[in-house]
Order: sequence, then structure tokens, then C-alpha cells
Amino acid sequence: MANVTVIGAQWGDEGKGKIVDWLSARADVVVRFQGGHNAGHTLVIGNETYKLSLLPSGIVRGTLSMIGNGVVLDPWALKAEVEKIAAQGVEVTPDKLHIAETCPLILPIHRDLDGLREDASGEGKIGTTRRGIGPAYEDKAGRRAIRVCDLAHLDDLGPQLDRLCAHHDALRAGFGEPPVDRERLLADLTEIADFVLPFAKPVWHSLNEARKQGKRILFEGAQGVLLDVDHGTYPFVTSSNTIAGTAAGGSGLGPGAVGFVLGIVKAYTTRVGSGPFPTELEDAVGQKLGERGHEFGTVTGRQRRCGWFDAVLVRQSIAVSGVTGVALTKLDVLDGFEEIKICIGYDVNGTHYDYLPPSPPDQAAAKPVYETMDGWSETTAGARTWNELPAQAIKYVRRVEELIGCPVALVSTSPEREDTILVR
Ligand code: 2SA
Ligand code: MG
Repeated sequence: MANVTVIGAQWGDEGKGKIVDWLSARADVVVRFQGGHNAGHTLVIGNETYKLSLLPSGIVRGTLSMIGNGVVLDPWALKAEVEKIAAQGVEVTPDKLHIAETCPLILPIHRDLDGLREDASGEGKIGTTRRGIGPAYEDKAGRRAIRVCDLAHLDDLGPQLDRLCAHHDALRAGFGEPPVDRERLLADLTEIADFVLPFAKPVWHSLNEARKQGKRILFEGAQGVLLDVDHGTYPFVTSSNTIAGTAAGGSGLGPGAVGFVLGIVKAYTTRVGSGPFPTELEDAVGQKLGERGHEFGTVTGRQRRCGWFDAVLVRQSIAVSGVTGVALTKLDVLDGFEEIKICIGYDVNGTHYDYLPPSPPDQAAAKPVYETMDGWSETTAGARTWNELPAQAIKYVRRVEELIGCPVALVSTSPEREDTILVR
């Protein structure tokens, strides 16, 4: 197997964790390359359920795991997650986990700012995970960030802290908050440094060496393409690039390393947080999808909005991300629906679109144009071969393929790793 890059092709929560786990058995290294502890990757192994937010999913099975430079790292969240999975019997040691020395840190002031802004925005709020992701990426781009490598040189951090605090003090004053407590911040960093530093490595270097040795690298994307800061439903997006191309830049490898791009696609659509969602169903059908699909945020527990499959958006995600093949997940949630709808275009104030126009008013006005198919009454839950699928479910998968213009390589029929159908 060549390298594989796994990305979500909708608004996240497509079931990437399970697929990455399924693939990690065949990989030598698993790498996270963007986002932070806003991800929520669920792995079900036997009777144990692991919920990861920051650690690469490979860690659970002991595959060498790396956090690339494109990730924003909350060191306290890292420690908490390491302790949480240690209690489940998974030891995270520096020979199993490498963290890029160049990762910008998410600090308590970032979390504060995320929450303050969300609370002040009322109806206009983004619906972030309040983990400080956005503010940390802002400071990275603003050249004010404290990075993992700085933890080894805290005594020399003066000028950088000056820049960081000057910026944050002004922002905090606007919210009636006191200036950054510099002493406290330095004391907290000093305390956490001992925990983080043993994991700090030149990840770009190890990965390039791994490439030379023909090792198989599995890149684990977080969130989804529709949350990409360039290509998503801006401003209701996360603050990183979630497309497959980021796997290279966010880990320190050239673009050729990205390999096979596996887009994870849920058989219907969900979204958590605010923003446009043309196929959203605020009726009994939407509720049924949510209940059957257990659609609650892994990190925040928030209820996810649900709707029919939107082939237009997925086709767009596949294009901007260069998806080679798709893993279709949660097909079993559609079992028993009398009819199933697929969005094949939009009507925006009388104009037909075969893509989602970029401006928020047009996105808000986009009315889905649907195609309706008969459903199936049989159960697909737990199916492991193509032949076990009802004819009508096969028809649905084939139609999805046709509309999104990309082959379905895998079908997932339950959270269990083995309940996966390898197509053709
Ligand atoms: P942020 O916190 O700045 O990244 O939020 C910005 C938007 O990105 C969305 N977002 C997500 N959407 C789905 N799943 C995510 N991960 C967790 C999960 C989320 C959770 O897997 O369930 O537990 O709620 C995720 N992370 C960020 C977010 O909803 C905003 O729309
Ligand atoms: Mg998720």
C-alpha cells in the first residue's frame, strides 16, 4: 500500500476514526497534520470505546504516531488525553508518539478568547468547540505564537511574550478582561514543559527518513473539507486547511507524499455548530437520522444537525481535495426509510447552481433540488461483503458514486472495525 491520506469530505464526523483505525493495521506511521483537540475520533475495539481529540488514532494499536507542525497543540489537553487513555490500558511513550517541535501551542488565553468571542457574538456565533483553535492559528499567522521548541528555552522567551501579550492585552481589554498574567503563564508553561519535551522531535526529518525507507504513512485529517478555512462555508469553518493537500505541508513532506486520498463520506449529512446546511431536515426525518446515527459531538456532546445526502457538496469537496476514492459510512442508518433523497443541485433565488456559491446570503438562500429513491427495509448493519447488501442499498451506493464522480472503495456498516466492505 502506498501512503494514504484520510480526510472528511463533509462537515466532519463522517467516521474518520474508524476508517483510520481500519487502515492503521497496514501503516507504519500515523500522522495528524492540522486542527487540534477539536477533533473527535471514535474507535471501537472489542468492548472498549476510545475517544481521541488530539492524538493520532494509530496510538491505540501501538502504531508509531506523529503530530505534525500543522497542528495547534494544547499541552494540557495532551496530558489529559494521554492520562485518559492510559486508564484504558494504552501507554503513550516518547518512542510511540512524536510531536513536531514547530507546533504552535494553544494557551489558556486562546481558550479564553474563543469563549469570550463566541459569547459576545449572539446569533452570529460560529459555534466553535471553544478550545482556542482559531485564536491559536491567528497567533501562528501573526508570528506571535509560543511553539513546542520554545518550551526548552522559556528563559529566552521575553521578546516573543512581549509581542503576544501586547496583542492579547488589547483584545482582552475590549472584553473588560484583565491583562495576561505573564508570571502565571510562564509558571504554567514551565510546569508542563517537562511533560511535553520528551515527545518533541523533528517530525519533518523522521517522516522524510521514513519515506526513504519505503515506510507506509497514513495521514489522519480532522474535521472536514466543508470546514476548510479556504474552501468551506466561510466564516462558519475551522481555522485550518482541512483538504488533503495540507497533509504534506502540515507534516513537513513534499506533495508527492500525500498518496491515495480517501475521502470519508457519511451516507447522509450532519453538521455541528452554526452555518449554512441546504439539506438540513428540521422534521421527524432529521430527528430519526440523528437518533439512529447517535449524532452527538464527541468532544462537546452537542447535538448534530442532520439532513439528506448532498451530492453537490461532496462532489465539490472531492474536487478541491483531489479525492481518489471514497469510504461511505453509516449506510445502516438509512435502513428502513421508505424513500431516500439526494441533493443534486440548488435553486438560489431562481438560478440553478451545480455547486454551492460562496457568499453567505446565497448559501443561506440555496434550496436543494432533490432526486428521490426507494429505500430498503432489510438491515445493512454489520454487513461485511457486498453481497450481503440489499439490491436497493447497492443502487443507492452506485447512484452516489455517479453523482459525486468518484468510486466508493469502502462501505462501513457499523462502528466495529471489521464491519467494513471492501468494494471491488
Ligand atoms: P473550531 O473549534 O474553531 O474548530 O470550530 C469551528 C467550526 O468547526 C466545527 N468543528 C467540528 N465539526 C465537527 N466535528 C468536530 N469535532 C468534534 C466531533 C466536535 C464536537 O468530532 O464531534 O465534539 O462538537 C469539529 N471540530 C470543529 C465547529 O463545530 C465549528 O462549526
Ligand atoms: Mg468528529
